Amino acid sequence: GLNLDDIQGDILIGMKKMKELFYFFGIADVASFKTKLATDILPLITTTTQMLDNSTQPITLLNIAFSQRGLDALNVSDSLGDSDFFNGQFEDAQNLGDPGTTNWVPEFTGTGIHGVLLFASDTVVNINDAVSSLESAMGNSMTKVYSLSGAARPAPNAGHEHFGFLDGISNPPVNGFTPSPLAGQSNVSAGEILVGEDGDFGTRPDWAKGGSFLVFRQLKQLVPEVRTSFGARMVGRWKSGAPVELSPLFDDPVLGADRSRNNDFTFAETTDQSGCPFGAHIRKTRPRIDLGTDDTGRHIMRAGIPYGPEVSTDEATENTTSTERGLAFVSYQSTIGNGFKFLQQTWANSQFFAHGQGPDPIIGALAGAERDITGLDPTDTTKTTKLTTDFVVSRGGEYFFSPPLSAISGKLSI
Ligand code: N7H
Repeated sequence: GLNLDDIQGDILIGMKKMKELFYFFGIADVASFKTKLATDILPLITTTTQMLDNSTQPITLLNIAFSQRGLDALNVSDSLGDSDFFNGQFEDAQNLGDPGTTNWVPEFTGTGIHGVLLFASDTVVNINDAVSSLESAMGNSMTKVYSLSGAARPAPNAGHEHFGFLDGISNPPVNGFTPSPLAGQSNVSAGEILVGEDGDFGTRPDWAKGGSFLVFRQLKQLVPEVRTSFGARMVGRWKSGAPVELSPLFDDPVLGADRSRNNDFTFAETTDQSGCPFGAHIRKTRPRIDLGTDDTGRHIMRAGIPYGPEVSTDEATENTTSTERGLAFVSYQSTIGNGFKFLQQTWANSQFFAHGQGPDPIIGALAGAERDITGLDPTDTTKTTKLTTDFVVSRGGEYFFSPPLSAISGKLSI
């Protein structure tokens, strides 16, 4: 079975709190960092077991993950068996459809990010306290390179991302972890998410077992620019979460909130685009019956959080973004090329997958080129809509490995 005391808490459950800080660091003094990793960071790392019950969760949750450059800095020479992780995300910008890297946060284009600390809590004050106490414990052994503060949106939009849609509805249930999957879902192998577990076919060092690759992307969202009338058809769900496939013409908040029904569809309910458009975001990223089976081996566990302020009155009036906001996207998978990267490059960006009706209107990216998509207009689903703006703009990110606690106290700190 899975060793839930050894697996970091964000991977299978998600450290869903009101606030989360992504603290990207560089290792400045290797020997001292290694010592403090075991003595000062390890005791604060939140495990999956701790996440299972609110009463065992610390006030501020903490996880840690390393980039390949971080492993290099720590003199860890074992290959983790993932070439995308090895090369880093900057090398992948073109494959991911980003229009170059001029929109990238400068720190993500350099070589200084060795790892990321993920702090999650109910308040910013709690997080700031945890950060300052960790910083003083770490002293000069590490330096802050960049940080991004995430926050759940204010009521009544908590749990909704900045376009307004309920998020976190569909994450794969995992063998040996999820006792009873929701209607419409079936368990995936633990090895799709965790390295070294059943169903992971990579070659990994023993110490990596129970870890997972963490993909981080800072995805800016152009909220006032989105034509809201087609929003639900772009996503494949209404703002409440109700699936367009089951309720094509109007939102149905009761359905959206019903965990026994809001995943219970396969896309076989309609054969044309009168239900869910073929290219809708949730269909592109999890095609269900479009591939004949849901057992596609391309599942990711999503654990992101919105960042940036609410849309201001000025922005709404001008239909133009002036202050950056978006999604601090996090996904976990046992192989980046089967998970995030496959979904982005081979499915979302493709004009052809799965029915030839254009790229994903939310995240599909053609290096900035215009995107032609059918199915968005409910009154004529064969009509082509030309999207001249990307509503989601990549500001870059990095590929990390979230190690098991046993590696934090062992391989990585010795
Ligand atoms: Fe997506 N959105 O608000 O439009 N996503 N996503 N995503 N996404 C999902 O099912 C969104 C992004 C997946 O199993 C929902 O929990 C936004 C990337 C997958 O049915 C909503 C951004 C990738 C699913 C959004 C963004 C994915 C999913 C419905 C960027 C991978 C589950 C809520 C700013 C490459 C599909 C839910 C399933 C769902 C939105 C990014 C993948 C509302 C705004 C980069 C696998």
